[in-house]
Amino acid sequence: MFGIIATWRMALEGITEAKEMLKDGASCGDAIETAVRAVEDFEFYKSVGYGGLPNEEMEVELDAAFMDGDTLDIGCVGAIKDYANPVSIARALSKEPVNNFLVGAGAEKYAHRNGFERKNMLTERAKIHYHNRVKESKDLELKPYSGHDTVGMVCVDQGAHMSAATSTSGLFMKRAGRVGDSPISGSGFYVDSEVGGASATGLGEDVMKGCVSYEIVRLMKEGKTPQEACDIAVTNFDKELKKRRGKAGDMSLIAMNNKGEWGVATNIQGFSFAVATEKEEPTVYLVQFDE
Ligand code: SD4
Repeated sequence: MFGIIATWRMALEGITEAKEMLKDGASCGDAIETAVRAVEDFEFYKSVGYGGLPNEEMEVELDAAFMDGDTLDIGCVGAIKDYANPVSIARALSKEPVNNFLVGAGAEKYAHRNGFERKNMLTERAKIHYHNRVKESKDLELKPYSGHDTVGMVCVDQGAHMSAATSTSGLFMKRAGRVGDSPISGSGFYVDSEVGGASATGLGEDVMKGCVSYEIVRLMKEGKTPQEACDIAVTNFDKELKKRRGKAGDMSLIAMNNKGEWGVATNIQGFSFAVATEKEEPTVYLVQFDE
């Protein structure tokens, strides 16, 4: 049973392409990379790849990751500038024996040496958002943009191999050099082909406190279904944060196991996600937080 699940409506076109590839026998790695690249390349998505919103210095810094669920190999980039497809750079890094997580100038040097496409990722539209935001908040403290979306995906292919990947421009108006949860193993993503995988979107600073993606995979390993694992991990951690800190940041998680069964949980109102499996046509769902 093959399948792919992804955060947010914006992933629909990508997972539709991935489903066709999986049907034709493609590997989960190729399918997921294609699906994430489709989101990165679409300039009207304001939070991933080209057209992503910039940091407070008006520079687009991107985070991305790729994980191979068979070998547990991980490749990640943080705060990389001026390269078109961070997910592909992350995937290349996952094949290196060491130096699997590179940030900033080091990541850019690696991308350059390995022939990745250089591109100015700041669009005119993103500049307008930036200037409007600066105007709006003149004297106010800039806060992270609340509607910000990361693409995170988990995929299983016909051979029951699994992969996970993420890509994001992080929080709008983040500080230069800030890296979120998306390229952090166990936080923004995790996958183990013997069990399943998970990926997160939301306030990275909080997702990282709970290693929520790993927690979901751990619960699935204990025998929970993807839905049970998502419910337990997200509800528990949301409660834990509220108990200790009085509040919890946005957190939405998707998961799929190696049989193509999937689950999702959120602590926000209106989290959309996209799924396609051998049996299900590519579909977008919307879930609400159920307190
Ligand atoms: C981050 N988790 O950089 C990302 C942002 C995100 O929905 O997913 N927003 O913290």
